[in-house]
Amino acid sequence: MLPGYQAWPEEFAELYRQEGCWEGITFGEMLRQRADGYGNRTAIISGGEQLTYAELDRRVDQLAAGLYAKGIRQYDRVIIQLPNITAFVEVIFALFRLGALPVFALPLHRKSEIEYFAQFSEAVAYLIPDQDGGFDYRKLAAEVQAEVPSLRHIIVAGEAGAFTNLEDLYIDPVQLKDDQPVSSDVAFLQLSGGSTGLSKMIPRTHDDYIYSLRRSVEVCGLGPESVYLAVLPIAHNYPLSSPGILGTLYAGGTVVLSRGSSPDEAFPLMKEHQVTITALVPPLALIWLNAAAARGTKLTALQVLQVGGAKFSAEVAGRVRPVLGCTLQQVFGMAEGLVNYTRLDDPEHLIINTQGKPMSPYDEVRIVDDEDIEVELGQSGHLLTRGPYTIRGYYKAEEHNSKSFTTDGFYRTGDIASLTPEGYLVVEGRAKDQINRGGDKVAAEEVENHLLAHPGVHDAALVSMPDEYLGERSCAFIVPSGENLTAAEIKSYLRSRGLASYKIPDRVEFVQSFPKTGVGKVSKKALREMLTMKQPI
Ligand code: AMP
Ligand code: DBH
Repeated sequence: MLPGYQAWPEEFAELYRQEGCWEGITFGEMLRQRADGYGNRTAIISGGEQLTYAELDRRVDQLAAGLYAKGIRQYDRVIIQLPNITAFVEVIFALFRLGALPVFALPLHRKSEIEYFAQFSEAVAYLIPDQDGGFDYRKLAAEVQAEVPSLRHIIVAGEAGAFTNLEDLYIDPVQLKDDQPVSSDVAFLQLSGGSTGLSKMIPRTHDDYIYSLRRSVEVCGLGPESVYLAVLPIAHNYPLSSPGILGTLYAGGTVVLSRGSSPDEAFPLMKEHQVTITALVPPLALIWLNAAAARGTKLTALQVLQVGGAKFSAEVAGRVRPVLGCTLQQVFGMAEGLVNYTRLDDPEHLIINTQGKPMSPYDEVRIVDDEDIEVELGQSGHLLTRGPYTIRGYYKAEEHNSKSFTTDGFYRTGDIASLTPEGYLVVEGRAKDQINRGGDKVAAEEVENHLLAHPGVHDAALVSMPDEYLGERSCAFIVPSGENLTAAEIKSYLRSRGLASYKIPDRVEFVQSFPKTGVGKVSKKALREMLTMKQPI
């Protein structure tokens, strides 16, 4: 078993197996089964390329052989930072077959994040595109490799230069002699948005994740005729699995990969491939609605528009059916596990005003007060959850786990929510120290630590500010230690430290001191209030 992995207690594992949640198959086996059942159907469309299930299965075997020849073995960690291209899917299934573990970095992550992922997970390989969105990932990889001795291989999709070219790793399949992964093994490490410092790593098993795919497919009504368009970065848990690209492959449907998320890119793809379902974050949904309304676009094949990752305002939610003519599905999920969906046949008031209900009857949710006592129905409180696809602990994070999980194994989501009489969740706010920038999660402490490293910064606090478009943006309050520090300098300093662009504060304010709470802690509430006051700070 993977060291540092906290499995479910045996009595729960037994229950989830007995109840048929955990099917006992691995991702490698799942793809083989689909190739047997749907061999000639189209699995993936990306740019001008199309692959059937049989072709995908074959290419995955070839790549697994090539990665094996490179020395990649069971439990090895491999950082994947690829855009929405076919290679992403081939690479992760090849690693699944070897029992090696993808670590899912986002395309916007930079040196600060990647170096930490590589170091913390002791990754042996790092997969990148040559360039994407005007950024050269090979340069980043060289910098990271210089700092992380475990990183033996840099594998490039595209012009590899001195690194390994991914294309060269598709070789004749071999019969692997090593131990094969089993369904209870950890399949990959997903990343949390984080709240205390750096992102935590989330170990997901074949059993639990494949169950989350199966339930997602059932709830979202996917089948072999479904066509899922991925516009969000597929490394993210939501387009990966809710039902996302993996759920679509589970269902035998077709995945269409889009490099961009703008209406100009997505709408023509949707028409050409008769896309039936896609997933957006709220700011994108607003852009799409405005574009479709202005252009009179009809996306006739589209049956379901999913919106999640951040709170979707009821006002915009109410426009989805009138403008696009399809069903809205709100999705409230987390890479740690629990996923809530509004159901396709729910009454409109639930679809518009709630974030859905848990997808599994075995999901347990509790809404509690600060003392972990359950509140009355309808009251808001801390959301705790436990179930067949919610982790029992982060990877290698024993100390943190004792805070993030109750002694009886409930995950403290950090969300403040209430339950409707129908059992649907409404997200009311957040207790965790995080900014949700239109679905991109920013851990305040991580950014504060970077700010504190600047010699001109005496103290720093990152808080959210309401934003019409993104829902929230970030504002850094800084107590300078000297004079002449500017907002521009702070931002460029953070960029120079290799921080992902969405974590750079949208606004920087300098203050003499921070307001304090009764117990002498920085009052972020008071700082947030300062931002909404009319007079200048
Ligand atoms: P992560 O743990 O990084 O995967 O992020 C999951 C978090 O995103 C949740 O705990 C929520 O705070 C937030 N989130 C996801 N979906 C929604 C939604 N539909 N409404 C409000 N918040 C959401
Ligand atoms: O925000 C998320 O992490 C998220 C949102 C919707 C998620 O992980 C998911 C669905 O599975």
